[in-house]
Amino acid sequence: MPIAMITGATSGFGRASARRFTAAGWSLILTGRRTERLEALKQELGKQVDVLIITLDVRDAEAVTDAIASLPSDFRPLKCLVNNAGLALAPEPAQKVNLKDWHTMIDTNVTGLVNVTHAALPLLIDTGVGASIINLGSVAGHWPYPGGHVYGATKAFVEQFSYNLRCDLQGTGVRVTDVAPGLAETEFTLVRTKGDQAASDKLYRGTTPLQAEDIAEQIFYIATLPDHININRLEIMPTRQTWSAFNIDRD
Ligand code: NDP
Ligand code: 8X3
Repeated sequence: MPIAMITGATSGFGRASARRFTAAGWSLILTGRRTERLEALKQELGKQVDVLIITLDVRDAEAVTDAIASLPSDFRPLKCLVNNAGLALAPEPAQKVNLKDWHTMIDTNVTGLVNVTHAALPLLIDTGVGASIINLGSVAGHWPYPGGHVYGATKAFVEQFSYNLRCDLQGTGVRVTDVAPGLAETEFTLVRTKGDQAASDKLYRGTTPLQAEDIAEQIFYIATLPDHININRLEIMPTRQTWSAFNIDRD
């Protein structure tokens, strides 16, 4: 059975992707910081497929390298890496944010993603034709909005890193995609607002946001496309979300 590694599998897109790949019989390496959630997922999915859980903070380069270097031999022929672990913090304007929050976003969304990619690349290249790296970018990496500051910039990094990776991986058969969702109802806003459930509920109320399963379906689709197809970037918004006009500062 093909093997997928999903970072940030304890919630949202990552957990829904774990369930989607399970439904198709894939073996899974699931990572995240919350061990109890990983154990619950292993309990749920391990009845159907082989599941290896690893408690891992993607910011810790040494731990990431060690975890991937010590994968059991039956989990080493990696077919798909879903670089999903990530977060937004500090929804307020740039001039009001705590510098620590900016660092946390960069450390997770940029450094964490490259840590995992660097460690997993040899396994994906060994698999070669048909392997894929699916990076979770965002509409925020492409379209500016107030309060997007460093979060959007980290996702712009994800987009460009994905394209650049493609260049270097030419000839290996390994594909790279930047998946860029818009408004999606997960724990994302709860994390962004540091636990403000009312703010999270308010953002999603009265509209029809994407659900984690919608994105999981797209991730699975990309991972199972014929070997000769590479989707470079897939931007997905809910039908009820579009862009807005430029803001003009007037006298
Ligand atoms: P969730 O908050 O529901 O899930 C985020 C996941 O990332 C969790 O499993 C969390 O696991 C993991 N994670 C966060 N920090 C770390 C870390 N340092 N080390 C390891 N794992 C970590 O959010 P989503 O599912 O919505 O987000 C998934 C990805 O999609 C993110 O990269 C996000 O930026 C992106 N995205 C989200 C959108 C949305 O509107 N929801 C839209 C566009 C992109 P744990 O806490 O257990 O470590
Ligand atoms: C998450 C989507 O619009 O909050 O990446 O930036 S958005």
